[in-house]
Amino acid sequence: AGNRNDLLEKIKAAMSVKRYEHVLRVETMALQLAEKWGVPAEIASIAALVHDYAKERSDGDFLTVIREKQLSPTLIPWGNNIWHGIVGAEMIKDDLKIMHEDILDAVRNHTTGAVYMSKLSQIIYMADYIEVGREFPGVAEVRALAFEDLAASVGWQTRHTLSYLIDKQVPVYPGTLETYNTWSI
Ligand code: DGI
Ligand code: FE
Ligand code: FE
Ligand code: FE
Repeated sequence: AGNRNDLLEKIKAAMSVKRYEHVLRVETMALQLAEKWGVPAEIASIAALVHDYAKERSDGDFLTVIREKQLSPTLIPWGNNIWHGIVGAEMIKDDLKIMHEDILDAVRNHTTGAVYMSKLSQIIYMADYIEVGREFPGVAEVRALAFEDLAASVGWQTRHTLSYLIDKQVPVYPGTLETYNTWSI
């Protein structure tokens, strides 16, 4: 457990100043979305603060956790972008003692989305994408959409992320495709 300041200290110690500032902006956006969509503020706040907790851990650390916790071996080839949420949730449990399953699922889902996403998961997925520091074509449009139709904004992000990945010719995680098929049509 511990209080908010303890949590902030641990998160700050785990990452660069730049990433910490991103995390604080995600929290601000998540709190606004939580108020709009009826999710408890404290839950949204904690999920936002921890969502990138593991992002600066080494590949070796992630591979150790995948092995020791017997997570799916299909995770092994993917790398940091996919690991820091799905495997990072285990590090958040172990290091920060956060056991709230909806918070852990929001962390697991924050990069790729998922077929089933709670309101909280949708909020963290969107807040990470539209926090005030993000700039890309259409960001103002999708920011507004997240406050009008949260599920439609999830679809918007998934569609645009998939296009971006294809354009860059990088491998698409199967979960990203499942999210697209569920939320973007
Ligand atoms: O951690 P952040 O930078 O705040 O954002 P994020 O966790 O949403 O995304 C991290 C990266 O993951 C981003 O550059 C896009 C990438 N990504 C998202 N879906 C996929 C993916 N990369 C691959 N290879 N495949 C995916 O399906
Ligand atoms: Fe992330
Ligand atoms: Fe994201
Ligand atoms: Fe993030």
